[in-house]
Amino acid sequence: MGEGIGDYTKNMVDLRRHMWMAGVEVELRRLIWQIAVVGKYISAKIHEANRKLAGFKNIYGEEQLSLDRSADEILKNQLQFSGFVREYASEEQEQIIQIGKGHEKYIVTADPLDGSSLVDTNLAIGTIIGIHKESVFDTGRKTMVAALYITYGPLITMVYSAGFGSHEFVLNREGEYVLSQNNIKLKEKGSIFSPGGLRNEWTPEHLKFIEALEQDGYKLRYSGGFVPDINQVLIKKGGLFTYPALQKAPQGKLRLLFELQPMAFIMEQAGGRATDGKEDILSLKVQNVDQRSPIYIGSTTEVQMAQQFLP
Ligand code: FDP
Repeated sequence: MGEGIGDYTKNMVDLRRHMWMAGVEVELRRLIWQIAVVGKYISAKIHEANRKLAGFKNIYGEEQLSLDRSADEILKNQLQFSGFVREYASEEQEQIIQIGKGHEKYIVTADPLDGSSLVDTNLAIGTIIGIHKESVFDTGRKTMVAALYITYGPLITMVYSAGFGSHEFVLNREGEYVLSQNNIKLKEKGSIFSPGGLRNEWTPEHLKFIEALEQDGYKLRYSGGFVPDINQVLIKKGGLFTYPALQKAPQGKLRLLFELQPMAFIMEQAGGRATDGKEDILSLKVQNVDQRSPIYIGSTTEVQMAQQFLP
């Protein structure tokens, strides 16, 4: 006898059920769920782009927005009517924009589509979200209440943390985000490393650190997409991602507010660490939305080791 839908869903923990069981407060869990739904629309846009690559034309001859701009529009429009968001800060917008009536609880930061330059290579890309209660212009430690990211790869997965651990969900055929890993915990030490930036632009100290990892037998795993590269460290439960200070760019490349804070929040909740080489990413004060920082993120051993090499 085949399984009925009741049997199929009986033991399934979907995102809403998980957040309810974890005790995430009602407005926050509705907001996280709405953002996860936006991920489905963004993924539909990515598929449209794939159709274009396959030679399909836009029959209406409409002006098409770039994928990152479309993702930003979709996200902003959805959040505008959520009832929970007063301000929206996006990597695609020059300034923080007010989208609520002013009394709503949350500020949302977004990198709506990170790594969009990888779409035509068929590598994974992602959406990164931070959720803050107070103004974002302080340390993440003080302002952040949750973070999530969505990976668009062969599977669409979502990892969220609302301060009760980090959890992974897979989008199933029925359109539900189903729990695949509850309370992910990193090992003390991993075996992979993912180093951003050009080797000949690294500082001598950073180069020595990477050489030490290589000598220690760490395997190189770098796709050039921040979301899948971080996701790999998290899901393999150890290792290191770094985008360091470069000789010509002492603050590195990646943005503190949109990219680093959310990933640091999720990684710390999984028992890992994230620093700029000295200080915790979540202890850095955001001074402006475009602020960048070097990052060393992953399991404790590798992050501490980096600290010993850096000046
Ligand atoms: P991209 O410029 O291709 O959009 O934040 C942007 C980002 O990609 C990250 O996804 C990625 O980790 C990093 O930049 C890659 O930079 P490098 O090309 O310098 O390695």
